[in-house]
Amino acid sequence: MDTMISGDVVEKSNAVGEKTLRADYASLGEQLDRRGIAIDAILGKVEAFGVAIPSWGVGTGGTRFARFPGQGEPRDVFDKIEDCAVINQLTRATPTVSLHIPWDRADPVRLKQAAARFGLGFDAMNSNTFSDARDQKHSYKFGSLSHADAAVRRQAVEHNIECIEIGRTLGSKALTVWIGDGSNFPGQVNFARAFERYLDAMKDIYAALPGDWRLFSEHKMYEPAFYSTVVQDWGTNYLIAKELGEKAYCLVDLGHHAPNVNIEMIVSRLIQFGKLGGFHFNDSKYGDDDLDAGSIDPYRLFLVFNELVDAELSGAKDFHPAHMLDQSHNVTDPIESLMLSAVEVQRAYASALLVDRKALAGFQDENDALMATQTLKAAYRTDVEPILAMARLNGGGAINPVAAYRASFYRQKVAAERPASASGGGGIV
Ligand code: LRH
Ligand code: MN
Ligand code: MN
Repeated sequence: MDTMISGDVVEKSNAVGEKTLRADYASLGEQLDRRGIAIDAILGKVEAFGVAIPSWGVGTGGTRFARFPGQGEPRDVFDKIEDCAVINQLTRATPTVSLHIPWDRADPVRLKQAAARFGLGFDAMNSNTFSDARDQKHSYKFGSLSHADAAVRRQAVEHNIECIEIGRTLGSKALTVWIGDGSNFPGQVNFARAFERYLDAMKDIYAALPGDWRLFSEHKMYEPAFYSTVVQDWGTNYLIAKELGEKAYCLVDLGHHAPNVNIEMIVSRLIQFGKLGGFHFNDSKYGDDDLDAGSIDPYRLFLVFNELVDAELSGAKDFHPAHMLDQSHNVTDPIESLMLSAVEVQRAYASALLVDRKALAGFQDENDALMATQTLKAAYRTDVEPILAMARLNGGGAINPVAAYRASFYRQKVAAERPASASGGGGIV
């Protein structure tokens, strides 16, 4: 299998930290042993855990107001795949890529080969009917799947069906639909009629879904529509999944909720009713900030994973959520941000695996709020870094991914081949 960074660079970087890591791992192992937890079992689960990289994340997305291109940004989807290969080589946590059409439109056979070269697969396909593609017949300015004009809806449905077709060749097994449809003024649209039209259009997309595929609908409270949004929250999202059928699930993008919303409880509800499809992980302070996962509120990320682990251990039905990142980078090297975000997601998972669930259930039954919450904190406070680093080392990755990446001078090397003026691809949404 090909790698973008020479194995020597990774080995040299690992030589610096391996001895300390083994000592730290042994010491954490003893500590966990005293708590009745086998460290190797946690390690095994972490090694098997993966989170997909969004193709649009490896370019410098910027913000709504400006984009300051970085050095050596990917020129096209093939460069994006190479950057994704770097992320997976060093973290061993990101075995798949999530593509966005039309941003990543290319010959699917070539795409598949390009990814296979690095042992990468494809996660959910993403359609785009929230902006107009060049040469498209009808504009999405006033909506897509919920548009008042049947011809626009048809065009949007066909685009989604084309995404499924591309994904079929790639070996993808899911389509994620996020629409920007909504309104900017009271009275602009009839809420019920718009939702009805959306549901009808989604039924057409659902009908084109292969038997082993899943359809994810992604809700978002507002933006680009600022007065009302057709798929605005998890309640509407649940109605959609329920209405469409058993292959339809809800996708939760952490940044798509109002500040202070209890996202972990939404996750629990969707799990309980068998409709949690997957995630777009990122972090935010104000809105859909698309900041690096775990950079603002790592405890919330842990609490989300606490629900996921609870479901995993209790064997919840229809529970196999897709894990994806969805971030935009403005001031950091996207590869570095995405590597650290993948590790943050893994960290939340590993920490949640340490929760003493028996003790927690006991405290809950006794209404011992203080001890119940301390049980979660005890897991959260445990530094699981040695487990994460050991998983990387065992998989041939880097103990310290950022250090190895910087030592490889990858960015400087690709900058020589990729002109600075090229678009980073991806949007600002
Ligand atoms: C919308 C969104 C959705 C898009 C992506 C680019 O805000 O989260 O997932 O596909 O951004
Ligand atoms: Mn998203
Ligand atoms: Mn978003």
